Formats: sequence, C-alpha cells, structure tokens
Amino acid sequence: MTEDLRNQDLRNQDLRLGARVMALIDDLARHTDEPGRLTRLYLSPAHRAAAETVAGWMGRAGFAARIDAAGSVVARREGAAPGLPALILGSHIDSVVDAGRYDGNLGVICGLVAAEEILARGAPLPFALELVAFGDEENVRFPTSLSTSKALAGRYRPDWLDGRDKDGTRLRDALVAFGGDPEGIPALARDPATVAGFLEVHIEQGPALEAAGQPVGIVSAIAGITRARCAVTGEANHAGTVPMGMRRDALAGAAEMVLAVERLGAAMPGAVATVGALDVAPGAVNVIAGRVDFTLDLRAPDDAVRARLVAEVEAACREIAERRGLGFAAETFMDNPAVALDAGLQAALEAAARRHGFAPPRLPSGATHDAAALAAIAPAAMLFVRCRAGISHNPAESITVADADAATRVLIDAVLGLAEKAGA
Ligand code: HGY
Ligand code: MN
Ligand code: MN
Repeated sequence: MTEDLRNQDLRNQDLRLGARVMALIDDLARHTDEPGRLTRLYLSPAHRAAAETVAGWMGRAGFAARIDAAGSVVARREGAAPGLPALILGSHIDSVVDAGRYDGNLGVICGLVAAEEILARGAPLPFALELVAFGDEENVRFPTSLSTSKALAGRYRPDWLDGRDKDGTRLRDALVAFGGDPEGIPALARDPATVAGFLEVHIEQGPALEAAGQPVGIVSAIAGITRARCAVTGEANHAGTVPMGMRRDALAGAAEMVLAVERLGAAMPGAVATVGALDVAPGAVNVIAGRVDFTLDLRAPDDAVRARLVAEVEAACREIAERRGLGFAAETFMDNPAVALDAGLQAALEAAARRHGFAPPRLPSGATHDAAALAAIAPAAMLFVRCRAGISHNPAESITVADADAATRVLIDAVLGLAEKAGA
C-alpha cells in the first residue's frame, strides 16, 4: 500500500489499533528466506525467526508463550480462574513463495493486538485466552495438509514426517533442526473440552468485500480441497535427431494435461482447478523432456462436485499418458472436506460488526484455513478482511489501516460479547 494512502487513513480518524497491527505486520515481514521478497516456508530459518519474534510479542503482552513440538507458537493467558477452556485467536505465519505480507500474519497480529486491548481493560474473562501462530498452513514445502493446526486437533498423520521437500529434506529432519520434536507431536492434541472456540481473522483473498463496500465479512464455510503431486515419465532423447512421431515427450504430455485440468475445472460448477508448480527434467534446450513433475490443486464448495472433478482429471491424465506412451503417477497428499463454520460464532462476529456500523456479508471461503482443522474439535469461525482487488499469494496483497482497525475492533467486541454471554 503506498505510504500516502496509509497516512491519509491515519489523518482521518484515530486508527490506533489498526496502525499497531500494520506496524507489527511490517516488522514481521522482514523475516524471509529470500531477500527482496517474502518467502517463509515451514521450518525454514525465516519461520524460526518469525516464530521467535511473535512469541516475544505475545510474552510481552502477558501471555505464557512457547514454540510447540510441531513448530507453532502457542501462548496462553488464564481467565478468571486457572484451567478454564480457552478461546483461541490466531492464524498462520508461514507463507507461499513471493507472498503478500497479510495472508496468515494478519490473523496472528490482529489476535495479539485484540488480546492486548482486552487485557488492558482488566475485566476477568470466563475463559482462558490463547494466541496461536501456526507454521504449516500453506503446505508449500512438504506434502502435508494443515499439519500444525491438525496437530492441535489430534489429526496429525505420522507419515507426514517422512515427506520430503524439493531438496529431498525429510520433514522429520527439518523439524529437529528447527528445534521441534517429532515424538512430541501426539501430545499436542487438545481435549475438545479444553477449547471453547477458535476465531481467525484473515484477508478475504477475493473481491467480494471490496465490491460490497464492506471492510469485514463473516465466513460461512471453507471449500473442500484435494492436492496431489503428479509425475509424467517419457524418454529423454536428442531434440535434433528423434522424428516427431517417435518421441515420448513428457513435457508435451504434461502440457496437454495442464490444459485438460483447466478445461475440466472450468466446466465443473463452483469448482477451481490449478497446476501451480511444474518441474521439467532434465530441462535442457536440446533434450526432449524425460520427466515432468507437477502439482494439482482441486477445490469445490460441494464435496461430491470435488470428487467428480478429481476423477475426471485423473482419467484425462491417464488417457493422455496412454495415447502418448507415457507413464503417469499421482500421489494425493491433501483431501480435506468442505467445512461449515460454527453458526454461534458467526453470529457473534456479525453482531460485533453490526455494533460497529458495518453490514458484513456472509461468504464462503475458496481458500483453506487452519480454522478448517480446528473445526474438528471446537466451534470455529472466521472474520474476512477486505483486500485490494482481492489480490493474494502475491506481493501486491494490500489492506488499509482503517480495515485493519475495523477488524481488530470487531474481534475485540466479539470476544467481549462471548465473555458476557458465557459469564451471564
Ligand atoms: O491455498 C490456500 O487455500 C491457502 O492459502 N493455504
Ligand atoms: Mn492463509
Ligand atoms: Mn495462503
């Protein structure tokens, strides 16, 4: 966001909380694995630095903060009595490659600033407050699925520990190097009775709130998502000597598959289908590609539609491979059903937003979130925040100070409303 737009917001009204949120997000953005752009993959040095920074801020806010065995930051502040069920606020601090700075980080920092404000008001709460910064929501580095929030939800898959990143590093080894503890992950699972709820603030990553002229929206549901790693195998050979009709070109076959994925996704109501990463081997100008690895990301609000899309995409890839004399293998590593978010918490967020004069739309999330994992053990809800042109997973991701302020105040109001209701 340009500096003058930020100042303009500040000139108009007291946006103390929003200004603090934006300043902390800007500070956190310096922790990147790639100088010049924001890339903070799970268990990387930048993830460790960001986790320690956030844990320090939570500690200074009066929370007992630690980095857990799976690499998430978890901080707790007791309520009116010790050992009460916790209302958890937070999101994730890992990012995609060349990311925007608000995806995930906004929810962690909004939770922190809201908690600071709530504690400053001094009213004892009828629940404990916990702040979390999950570390593996994007699942970009390893073939996992919301692994750090699923650790808290008791749904961690031990085979994730043997997954490897593109350099061949095993998650287990990266976790130990990070300072985590693979053997300590099962103990992270929460007894559902100890979790009162989970509230996640997150940028919308879409255009609906900007079109509606609203700073915040209430998320009704999170789309189901299937992700897979695919391999196309042909025969590396000389680009100058092999006649066109005698080739087993893995890249030409993969290219036909990518177009089939796009066509099938577009034809399926409400679905989206993406090939986001593709690697060619051996990758030389004068060598016919012998192998191509690519990723699949298939989503739909309706699980039956997603299942149909997955089946059609796999059938199309196998037909193309067969016709071209290629090998095709697909390994699904994420298969998350669509999740309806908690009606009571949605209502609490909506009531808080309306008390601030907003008219928050209810909208589904095409992106997945840690709330989808926590919803397995506790009431979970999300507050979406308007982002410019809906852009995300891109350094152009941008929100305004005023909207950061609005989201933080709505979150505070929702927590206090829940406290009043629980304490009634
Ligand atoms: O890909 C997603 O839906 C999220 O940004 N991890
Ligand atoms: Mn996110
Ligand atoms: Mn994301």
